[in-house]
Parts: sequence; structure tokens; C-alpha cells
Amino acid sequence: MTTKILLFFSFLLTGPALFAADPLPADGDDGYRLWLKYEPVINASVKAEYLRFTAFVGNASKGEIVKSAAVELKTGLKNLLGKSVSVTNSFGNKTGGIVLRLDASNDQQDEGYHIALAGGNIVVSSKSESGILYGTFALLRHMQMQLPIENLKVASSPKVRYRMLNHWDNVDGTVERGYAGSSLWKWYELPEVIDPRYQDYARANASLGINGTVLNNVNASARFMSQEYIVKVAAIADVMRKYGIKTYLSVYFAAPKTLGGLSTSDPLDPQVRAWWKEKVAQIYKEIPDFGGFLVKANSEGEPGPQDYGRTHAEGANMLAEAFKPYEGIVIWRAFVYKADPRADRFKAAYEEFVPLDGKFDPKVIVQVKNGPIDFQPREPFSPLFGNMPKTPLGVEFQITQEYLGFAAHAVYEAPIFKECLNSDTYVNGQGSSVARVVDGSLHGYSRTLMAGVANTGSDRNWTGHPLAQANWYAFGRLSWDHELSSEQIAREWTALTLTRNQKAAESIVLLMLRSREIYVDYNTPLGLSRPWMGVHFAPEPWQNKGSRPDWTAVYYHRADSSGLGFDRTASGSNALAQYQPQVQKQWNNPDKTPLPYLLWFHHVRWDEKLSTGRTLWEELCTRFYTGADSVSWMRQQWDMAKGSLDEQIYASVAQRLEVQHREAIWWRDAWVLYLQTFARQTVPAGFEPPRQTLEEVKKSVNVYLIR
Ligand code: BDP
Repeated sequence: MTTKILLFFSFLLTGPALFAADPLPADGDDGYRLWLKYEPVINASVKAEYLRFTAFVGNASKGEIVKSAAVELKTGLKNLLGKSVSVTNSFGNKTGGIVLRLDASNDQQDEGYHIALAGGNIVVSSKSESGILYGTFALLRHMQMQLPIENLKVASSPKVRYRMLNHWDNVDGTVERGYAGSSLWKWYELPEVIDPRYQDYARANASLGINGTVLNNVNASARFMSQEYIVKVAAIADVMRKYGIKTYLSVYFAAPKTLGGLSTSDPLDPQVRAWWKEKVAQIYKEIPDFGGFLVKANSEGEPGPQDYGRTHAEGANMLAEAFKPYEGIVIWRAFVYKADPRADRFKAAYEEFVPLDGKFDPKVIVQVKNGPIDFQPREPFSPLFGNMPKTPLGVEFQITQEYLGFAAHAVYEAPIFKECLNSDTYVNGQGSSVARVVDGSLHGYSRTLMAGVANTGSDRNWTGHPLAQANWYAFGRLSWDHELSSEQIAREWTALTLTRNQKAAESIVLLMLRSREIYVDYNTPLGLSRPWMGVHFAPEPWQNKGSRPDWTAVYYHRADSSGLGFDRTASGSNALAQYQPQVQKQWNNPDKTPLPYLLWFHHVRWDEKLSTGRTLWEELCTRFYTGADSVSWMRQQWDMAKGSLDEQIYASVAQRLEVQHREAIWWRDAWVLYLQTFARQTVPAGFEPPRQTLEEVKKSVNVYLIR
């Protein structure tokens, strides 16, 4: 045996154990293993087929990423088939192997892969090590789903180049809008202590094709730019690298002043520019494959170039210049809105960014939230998409459930992501979907980006709500291939994670697929938005006091004695004018606007007859009531799976659905009672009027405001 092979073996024997932090509790599944459970294949004929493959060959380079693939494959096969597979580096003419092959002539993109049955072997091939890792995970997914091996032929390339999670994690271990415990990153123990969980995190992401992670909150601390923290970040980056994941940091724009001691952070100041250049060089010394910066500037009180009379482009380009010698990029967020009482916040990002189209350095990607406001349960797509043809635009989705019931409500988000991606901007005629803006095919960008605000935390099951794991999964799968359907992803995730019982899976998948509409119905139907108080948890549609008008609920829903909704047509704020004429046509006429978007664009009279034949008031009540009632349907659906999945997970979800049911009624009552004071109508026949008074609901909400 050559030394090379020996080395390969010894790594496999001594390499870090998978899910090292996971001695599975004797009494069941605690959700830690996510969708990488590798439970024994139970379909006998499929298992027999898989068992034909007895060896795997790591004939690819012995780079770290291929080693990760090899470890994963070995562990996966052992658990799936109950049999250790041998590892060899040269397989000669034998058959029955799984071959990992680096292949420069592979016709897929760099990170893409082929899986094929060739000459009696399963061959996973790619131009790159990362591609081999992704192909390996895809093969294991195929096996976990117990799909037959015959005709195995997959060719897959990512549609988007930068597929990343954004963590809103703070230096003190808290997570902004995090509902699954505290941060995964243990800053006070780093760099010496490497929590084995970092590796499990990396594996989970790589299994979906995620190749980047921003470790810290967009409301960033300058501390991350200090040498002390760069070294800590480097320790995490060392783990991520083995799984093809690049590490990024959010930056505090005023760091030259607060950390560097300069008198200014003006992006045109030569000293400031030099400071950033040096800073970036310092980072690359510790992290040679550093991914880049994510920047929230001049937004919600964060500092930025406008503090010095400079534009977003000037700020971004200054940072881009610092990255010139490196591969790293600058991701500049377009989440901005000024405190102007006369303005429509909907229009703000467009107004600030469209004039800057063509002014950004090629190393900059502008990251745009899916909707124009802020991750509401339903929003129309942001009008920025398609309207900056000379600037790569990435999309930012929110996986964490800030406006979706935290970790208490079950809301499967793939339909939210898909709704945005499938929206047609009509910029270059029909078929100019947001997905085509984001994947670069519409305007020919090669730097393309999909980001998701992470929902992970220190909870044992990573996401708090067991079903919220599906949202992480769905984001990752869609960032690789936005054409996958919500249903396909839900089926995959359920089979990999919860149950292989077909009937149980059917009822869970149905629950997942309907969950978003149900949530919208009891929470913000017909295009309502933002009836939230400070903590974004409890209903507070009456909230009319805030430090600025757009930080009140009444600003958004505009209820009055005549009707409800925000007029964004020419007779109102005219935000609609930011869209192409074909889009305007869909939403301009209140009689033709699809009901899900109605109140986003129109102030509608209470007694206006809608396409359903009901008046606005009747339709709202119908939605609030059926939405809340549907949560009891969700509970029944979940109960149908009882006995077919782990008891602990079953109970956790069942209990959370109970909370969700109670809170859905709370939301319903708050809205109905409040809106009734304007509509002055009774709850339609067939629905039981709320048992509590408006004052009582207000009292129950106020509890959340008491210190
Ligand atoms: C809002 C969140 C806030 C974030 C902000 C952002 O409430 O915590 O800092 O978005 O995206 O949704 O910057």
C-alpha cells in the first residue's frame, strides 16, 4: 500500500466523527441529525441493489473537501446498509465500486457534478472538489430515500453562485430574531475550543449546496474587525473550508473611526480607504479564502456613506477596492428607508438604488429583500428586481420566523420563496422572472447570490420548532436549484427527516404545503401587513405611536371608517409605477387585483363586493375564521402521523400546534374586534363572534410590553 493510500486510510480512521456531539439519546431522536440520519434501508430489494457496491474509490485528489466526501460516504453507507465498505485508491478493472472522480472535462459547471452508473461502478464526478462533495451528498440522499439505483443518472449544477446563510448573531451570543436558543458561535471559547457542532453545521449546509456563511449580525459590531476576533473567525473558517463553505463577515461601516481611531469613516477619505485595505489584508492573512463583507449601511440607524454625503455606491466601491487583490466580494444591502412621514416606505429602496445602477464596482452584489417592506407573511416582489440591469442583484429571504410566529407556529416557507422567485418582472417581456434576475440569466450577471437569514441556534434540534428545519432545508435546496417545487422539497425533507411511512408522510406534506396560506389567513389576509408591536410577536393593529410613522401598525393597514388598505395606485402613493406596465396592469385595478395582494395596493370599501361574492368585511372575517379553524385541521393532520415518527418529535410539534391554535384565535380576535370599530358590522352568520372584548385582547397583548 502506498503512503498516499495509507494517509487516506488513516484520515478515515482518525477523522472527526460525524455528529460527534450527538450520542443519540436512548429514548429517541432529538432532531440533532437533521436530514442526515442515514437510517438503515428497509426496502429489501433496493438494499440488495445497493449492497452490490462494496467499495469506494477516492481517486480524486486528496484535498480536504474530497476527504470530507469520503468520510461522509463511508459513514452514510455503514449506517444505511449496516456494512462497512472498504476504501481503496486504485480499483483497476473491478466493478462494484463507488468512484469519486475529479474530472476536468466534466461538462457541468465548477461546482456541478455527474452521478452515473458506468462500467458496473457508481461514478460521482466533477471538475471541483466541492462538486464531488455535493454529488456525494446527492447520492446519499438518493439512497436515504430508497430510490432504485438502476438508471441512476444525475447531472446537476447550481443555478446561483453564492448560496449563503446570513446569521444575525451578536458577539454576546444572542441572535437577533433568533428563536432557537443562542448563537452557535462560542466567541469567548474561540479560537482554542472548536465545538464539534461547527462541523455538523458545515455538513448540513454542504449537503444542500450552501457554500457561504456570514457569521455575524448585519447590525454589526466593529469588534469583528479586531485581530482578536479575526483569529476566532479564522478558526471557524478552518472548519467550514473542509465542506466547501466560505466565511463572510458583516461590517460596521464606522469601524475606521470606532475601532481604528480615525477622525472619520468617510469612504472618500484616503486614510479610511487605506484602513480598509489594511484590514482586508489582515483578514486574508488569517483566512486565505475569506468570502467577503456584508454591509447594512444607512439603514435603521446604522452608519453609512450618507453620513458623509456619499452614495451607497461610493461606500460599496471603497470596500470593493480593498478586495481587489482577492477573490472576496462586497454584498451591499438595499434594505433602506428614511423616516419621512409623507413617504411610502414601499418605494424607498427603489428610489435610492435605481439611480445608482451601473455605478457599483463589479465586485459588488446588491442584496435585496424578497419584498419591498420587510419579510411580511406575504409581500409582492421588490420592484428593484429587474430594474437595475447593470448591477448584480441577489435576493435575501428570511428563514427565521420573525413575522411567522417565531418557533411556535408551523409555517413551511418554500412557497414564500417560490412565490417571489416565480414572479414575472416583465422587464425584458414575459418570462423575466425574479429567479432569472437572481440567477443572472436575464441580464448576464455571473456574480449571483441567494441569501437566507438563518433560523439556527443552540437548541439541540437547531431550529427550535422541529418543522422549521424544513425551512433551512428548502432554502438550501432552492439556492442550488430554484426550479424544484415546494412539494418535491417537502416530500424529500419529510422522508429524510421524519418518517418513511408513506401515509404519515402524505399527511405531513399536506400540512406543510397548506401551512403558509393558513398562517396568512389568520394573520394578514388579503394583503394586509405589519400589525405588529415591538417584539414582532403579538397582534397590535391598533398601535399608532412610534418614534417614526412607519414604525406603527396603522401606517400599513390604513383602516378608517370608509375601508381598509394602502392605496399605492396613482391616486395614492403610486408605488405601482415602480413596476413594469404589465405588472401594474395586474395590480392597478382593484376589481382585478388577485385577492392575496388586494390591500397592498388598494384602499377598499368595507362593503365592496369582491370576486368571491362577499364584501370586504365578510371576506376578511371568512379568512380570519377559516385560518384559525384550519390550525385544528393541521393538528389532525399531525395526529395522523402519530406512531410513524419519533415520539419526542411528535410531541414537540403537537404541543407547538396547540400554541399555534390558541394564538391563531388571538390574532383573529384582535383583528376582527379592532377592524369592527371601523367597519361597524357584525361578524357574518356562521362564525361565532369573539368571546373577548377588544379591551381584553389589548390587555393580553400589553403583557408583552411590560418590563
Ligand atoms: C428587520 C428586523 C431587524 C433587522 C432588519 C434588517 O426586525 O432586526 O435588523 O430587518 O434586515 O426585519 O436589517
